[in-house]
Amino acid sequence: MAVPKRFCLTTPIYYVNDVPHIGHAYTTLACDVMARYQRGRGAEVFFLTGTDEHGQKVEKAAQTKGETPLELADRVVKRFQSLWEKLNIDYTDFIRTSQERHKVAVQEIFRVIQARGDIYLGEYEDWYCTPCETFWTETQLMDGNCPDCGRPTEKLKESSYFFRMSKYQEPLLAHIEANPDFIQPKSRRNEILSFVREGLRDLSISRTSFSWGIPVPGDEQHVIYVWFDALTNYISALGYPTDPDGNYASFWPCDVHVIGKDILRFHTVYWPTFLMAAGLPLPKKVFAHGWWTVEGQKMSKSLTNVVEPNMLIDKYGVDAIRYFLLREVPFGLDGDFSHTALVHRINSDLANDLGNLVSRSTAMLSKYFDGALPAPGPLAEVDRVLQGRFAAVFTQVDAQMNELAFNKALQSIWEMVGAANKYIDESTPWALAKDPARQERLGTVMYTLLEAVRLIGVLVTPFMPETGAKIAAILGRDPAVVQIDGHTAWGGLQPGTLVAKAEPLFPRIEAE
Ligand code: ME8
Repeated sequence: MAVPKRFCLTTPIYYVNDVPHIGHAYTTLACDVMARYQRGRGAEVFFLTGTDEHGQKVEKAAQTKGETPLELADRVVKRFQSLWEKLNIDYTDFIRTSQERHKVAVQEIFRVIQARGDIYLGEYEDWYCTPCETFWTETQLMDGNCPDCGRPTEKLKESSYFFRMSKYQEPLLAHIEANPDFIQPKSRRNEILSFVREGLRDLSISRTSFSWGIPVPGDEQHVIYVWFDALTNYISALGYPTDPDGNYASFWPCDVHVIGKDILRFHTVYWPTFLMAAGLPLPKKVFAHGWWTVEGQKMSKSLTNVVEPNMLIDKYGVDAIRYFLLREVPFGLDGDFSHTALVHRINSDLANDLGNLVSRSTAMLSKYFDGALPAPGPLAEVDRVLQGRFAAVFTQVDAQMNELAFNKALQSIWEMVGAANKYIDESTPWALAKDPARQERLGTVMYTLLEAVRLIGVLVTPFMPETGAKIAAILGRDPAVVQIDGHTAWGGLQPGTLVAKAEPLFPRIEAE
C-alpha cells in the first residue's frame, strides 16, 4: 500500500446558470470521499472545486433578471457553497472564474501559446440567431432553427482567435497510447482514441458577440471562449503563473480530474492540447463517471424532476445520501435515482446491517460487562478467521479506492459488516452469558466484536464522516481522529475502555 505524499484532485467547476442538483453533488461527493481517504492515508491533499461564471448564458440570464452577471454569480455561488457545507464536503479551495487570480492565469496561458505561434486570428463561421445574439453550431440547431427561441438562424462570420489544435493530434495520440491510465474508464479511453484518430480541427477560442468574460490580452474586442477560460481554473487555483513555487509546484500535475462523461472531450482533447502548447505538464488522470437519471427520467429544470439535494439531506440524513450515491452505481456507469432504491438501501444496508451491528454489540457489552471492555483471552478459530479478514480488507479497499471503484470499496466494507454480524450469531454471546464458567470466552467474544466495530468505523469514515465520528465516540475514542494509517491493526481498543450504549445510527424509514 504505497502512500502518495501529496494528492491533488478536482471537480468540474459548475455553471452558475443552473442551481446545484444531485448530479453536481455526485461528482463533488466522490472527490470528497477520495480526498478524505487520501488524507486518512497520510497524504497532503489539495481538493479543488468551484464555479464557471463567464459566458453568454450567464450574461443573458442576468439581463432577464435585471442584475449584473456578477450579482447573479454571487447569488448562485452561495447555493453551491451552502450545499457543499451541508453535504460535508471538505474542499481545500473554491475557485470562481470571475476572480482576478483566474483572469491573470487565463490571459497568461493565452499569451504563452500565442507567443509560441499556436494562436492566430481568423474567421469563425456559424449559425447566428439575431434575436438571441447567439452563435450555434450546425449540430445544435433544431430543424435549422435556434434551439433557444425556435426562430430561423443565418450563417454569419465573426472574427475569432483560433488555437492550432490540429498540430497536436499526433502528440495527443502518442500521450494517450503511452499512458493507459490517462483516460478512465477504459471505454471512455477508446471513445476518445477514435475521436482523435479522425483528426483534430483548429479551435475557435474567442468571441466578439458578448462581453461577460476574460478579454483577449491586447485585443479587448474579443472575449476568451468559455472552455479555454474554464479549464484553466485547474492551474489558476494552484497559483499559476504568479506563485510558481507554491501549490502549483507541489500539486500540479494533479492526480485526477473527476468529471461527468458529458465533458470528457473538453478534458481529454482540448485541455491536454492547450497544456502541450503552453509547455505545461498534463494531468495524470481524467476519470469520467456516468450519468444519473431520476426515476427513469433525464434530470432537467424544465421537467421539474430535479432531485433537490438539500431536501434529500434533510429528510434522510447526510451520511445516508453519501452512502447511497456511491454504493448504488459503479463509478463510471450510468444510474437511476429512485426513492424506492434509496429507502431500500437505508433500511437494509444502514439500519439493518451497520446500525444493528453497532447497537447489538454495545447493548451486549453494557448488559454483560456494564460497558467496560474486557481483555481478550485465548483465541478460538472463529476469532482468528475474523481477524484475518480484517487484516486483508484494508489492502483490498486501498486497491479499489485507487481505481475510484467506490461501490466496490463499500461492498468490501459491507462484507466485513456481514462477517461481524455473522460472528455474533456463531459465537452466541447470549448463551455464553448464562454460564459463569464461560465468562472469559464471553470477554474474548465481546472484545473481538467491539474491535470489529472500531475497524468498520475506520473504514466507513471517508464515506460517512458523521457515522465514523459517532462510532469513534461510542468506543470512547477521539471522534476528530480521521487517520486510517496507524489505526488498521487489530487490537487498537484498550481493555477497560468504557463503551457507551449506542443510539440507533440509522432509523428505519417507513415506506410512504
Ligand atoms: O459542464 N449525472 O458545468 P455543469 C451525473 N462548467 N453527473 C452530473 C449530472 C447528471 N445527471 N448533471 C451534472 C460544466 N453532473 C462546465 C464544466 S470544468 C472546467 C467546466 C455533473 O454545471 C458532472 O460532473 O454543466 C458533469 O460533468 C458536471 O456536473 C457538469 O456541470
